[in-house]
Amino acid sequence: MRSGGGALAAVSAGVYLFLYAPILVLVAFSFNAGRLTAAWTGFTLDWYARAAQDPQILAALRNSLKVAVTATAIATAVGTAAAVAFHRWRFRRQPALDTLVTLPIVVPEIVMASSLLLLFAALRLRLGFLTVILAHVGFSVSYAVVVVRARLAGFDRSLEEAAADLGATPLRAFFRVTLPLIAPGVLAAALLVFSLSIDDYVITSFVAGVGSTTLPIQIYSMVKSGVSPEINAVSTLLLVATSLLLWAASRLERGRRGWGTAVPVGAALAVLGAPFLLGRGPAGGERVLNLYIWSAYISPETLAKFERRQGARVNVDLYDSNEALMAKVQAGNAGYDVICPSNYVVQILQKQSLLRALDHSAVPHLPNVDPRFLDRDFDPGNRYSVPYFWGTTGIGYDKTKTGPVDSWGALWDPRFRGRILMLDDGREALGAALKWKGFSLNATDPASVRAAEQLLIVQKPLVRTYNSSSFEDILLSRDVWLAQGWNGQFAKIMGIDPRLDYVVPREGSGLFIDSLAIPAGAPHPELAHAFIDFTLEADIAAEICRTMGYSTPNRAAMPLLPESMRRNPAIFPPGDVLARTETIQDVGEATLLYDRAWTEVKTSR
Ligand code: N2P
Repeated sequence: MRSGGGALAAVSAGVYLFLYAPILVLVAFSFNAGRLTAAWTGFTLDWYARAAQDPQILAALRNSLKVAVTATAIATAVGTAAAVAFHRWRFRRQPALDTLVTLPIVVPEIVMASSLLLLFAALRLRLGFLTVILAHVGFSVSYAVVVVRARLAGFDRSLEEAAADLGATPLRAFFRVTLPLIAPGVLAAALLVFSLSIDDYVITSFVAGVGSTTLPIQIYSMVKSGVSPEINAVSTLLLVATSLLLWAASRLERGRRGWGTAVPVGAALAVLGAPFLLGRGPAGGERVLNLYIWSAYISPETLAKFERRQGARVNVDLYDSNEALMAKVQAGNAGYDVICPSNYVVQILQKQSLLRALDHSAVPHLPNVDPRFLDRDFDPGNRYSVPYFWGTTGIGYDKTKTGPVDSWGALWDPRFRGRILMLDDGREALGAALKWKGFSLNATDPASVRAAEQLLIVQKPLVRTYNSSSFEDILLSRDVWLAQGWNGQFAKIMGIDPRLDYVVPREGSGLFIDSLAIPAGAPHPELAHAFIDFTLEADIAAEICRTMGYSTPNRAAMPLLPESMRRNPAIFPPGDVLARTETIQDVGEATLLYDRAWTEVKTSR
């Protein structure tokens, strides 16, 4: 027996290590002085201090707490009532009811998320605090029922009956006898609901609108613009707070009250309550602009300029595919004031009456735009959109590792196995394969789309990762040597590292014009116009181009750009390169072909 014990202990230690290693790394690196997660460079509390000063993080934490506290109160009350009812009466079809109550626990989160979104859209509810709270109550109430019922299992009903015999009304008997006895179970349920709510991502990301960004959503959007150790610090705090709450919940469930339970709850509340003391809450009556834009498309400095000038606040949410943008806008009522769809998406949204016609008198700087980018087929007369950036899709690569690259074929070269990155974007990835084989980016015949799908499936073992937000950082860190991506982000890193280069493959590629537009239901159309016009001012357009690296369509901004940028072919490609580009178009019915093909690629092994 003894000899087996050692092996058993080793195995269990291994299992625990496997479970906790990622968390330990996260916690450790939240104290790392260096910015990179790659190496330990010394101890610091800096990231905690920064997180405590970051207004976006603090606002998100406040939102999370508001949602969690409200959802907890509602779900616990409803859950307790249901548990008591189940305990007291046997209903007809009790087993079926039992299953129905516990089902939401096992329903896949993503299913719940999309059904809630559909429901809210059908009810025409504006996405925001209300929808997030309703959703959280929806997914957590079952847990509350289960936990309270477990406590009730050991409850002696004769006590209630005795109270009734002594003349107590049912309500009085409940509050004076039942509730005190099951209180530990109710509290445990509340703590569980709270911790479920505070870290939910999937469902919240579907049903949140602007201004109701919770902490997990904020963290994820920060990860998209490059992992900062600040996030590790916030995650560590969140981890500590939820663990304390869960620990307290399990003590309560075992009927242990007293300091041992009160102290962890108090500590958790102190951690979570800090953001209300730090930093300001949103000032009432403040003007707000809700911006939904591509990642890496605008810098906080530029936004701060607009905020100062208008005495307004800008909320920014980021996306990295047109599909994500369309999903949000089509679901309706997300509350955005300005969005940045690509050419063909302007057309799609306009056809669905999801865009608001622009008031050109409120966009006096429109003539700053180069006429080449005005009055295009996707929006004749620029009735709905104003060009913001344009650019090309191509390959960024380390020429010292790959040698010269001029064909899409390089992304299928087995010599680069594991060193290739593709955009996590169906139209773009399939587009690379289509172009390589001489088809149009907008091919609508099933055979070509099918062929592109097959090529991507064959390519998959060579691909290190699919990424549309930080592909340039992944190339810069040399996790990959070749990356499909958009020119601006590559142009930026080429300025840092001369071994990197960018090419629009000789077989041709995509050209995009991303424009600012106002969704039909935008709550602040006036400020939205002001923002669009702001981006058209020559010096602002130049600043946006300088800081982000994408190509400005603003003619008046050109002389304000440094010579090195104006002459950079990665940013402003020469005529022969442009001649081999093509814009992605709405392919109508064939969209389904592309969606299916892309799903096949992403799910194949
Ligand atoms: C910015 C992506 C460029 C958008 N991250 C391509 N339409």
